Amino acid sequence: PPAAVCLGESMAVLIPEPAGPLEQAESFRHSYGGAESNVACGLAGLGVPAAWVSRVGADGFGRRLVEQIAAHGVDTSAVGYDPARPTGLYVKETGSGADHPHDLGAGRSRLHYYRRGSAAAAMGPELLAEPAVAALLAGAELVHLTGITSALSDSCHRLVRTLLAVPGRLVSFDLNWRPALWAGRDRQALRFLMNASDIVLLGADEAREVLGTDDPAALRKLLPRPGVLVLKDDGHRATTIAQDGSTTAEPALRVSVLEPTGAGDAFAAGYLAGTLRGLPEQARLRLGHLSAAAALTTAGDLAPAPPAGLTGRLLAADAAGWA
Ligand code: KDG
Repeated sequence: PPAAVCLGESMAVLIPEPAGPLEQAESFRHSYGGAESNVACGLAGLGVPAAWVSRVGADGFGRRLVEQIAAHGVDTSAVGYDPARPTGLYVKETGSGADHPHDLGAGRSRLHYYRRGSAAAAMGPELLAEPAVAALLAGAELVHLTGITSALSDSCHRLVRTLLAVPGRLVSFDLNWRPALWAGRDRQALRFLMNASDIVLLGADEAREVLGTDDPAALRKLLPRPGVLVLKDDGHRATTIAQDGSTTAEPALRVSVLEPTGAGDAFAAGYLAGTLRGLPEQARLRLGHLSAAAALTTAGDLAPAPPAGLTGRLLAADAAGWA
């Protein structure tokens, strides 16, 4: 059975062409995306058997995205098709650097969501009783969740809380702060969810926005329960903060960013693959950085994993560090 189960919404993605402000788009390329399925694809690419659990509409967007995620080697046997609700959708606007008042700037992107009332937003705790879902969860070593799911609907929030209440397996939780989804909802719920998880991944910018600090000791006071906090430091470094407050830091790779979407998910996949393999903390962080660097330098959200032998040599190399 898959060692890791990732649960959350994935969507059809429309990518305007050419890049630049939406008002100048001529056509849209059809792709797919979703934080949790990105992590499942990343894990599968690194050789960790992974499943993705969700619901999509019984429509062409849903069928196509499930097929594409499965093509990464991810188990999609527990994904359900809802005949009454559509597959969620987002438009990924990317900056071109052109001289236009609404251009986002080269290397920057923004997601425009069309996902309210989607098939995935209607998921709730009853999903866990579905035989295909229950079978995957029973055999999993790790369940991966993100802060996105709780923002989708009250039933999704209850689903996440119910999953977190089941003892006996490792739960990783990526904060994945999406302010556009939290408007009108209580962001304090996220602190409760993080405190019910074993591994929490969060960016320093997200920590400041949601918890009011990115100071490791202060974060530990607010989040005493997880075994590890993995703090990603504005792109330069990641630091693991253990329960006793001790830290392990590892520098990121300095790359020139082609497109940032999916880099956080790639980092999570690398870190979690390292965790499931029992690698030392430093190597878990390094594997996260290697995966993120691959995603940052790839136009799509997902980058192919480097061959296993190469990954091994990169994990063993000395870190030059940041000046
Ligand atoms: O992390 C990348 C995700 O943001 C993207 O795939 C879309 O899941 C998504 C979301 O809800 O933002």
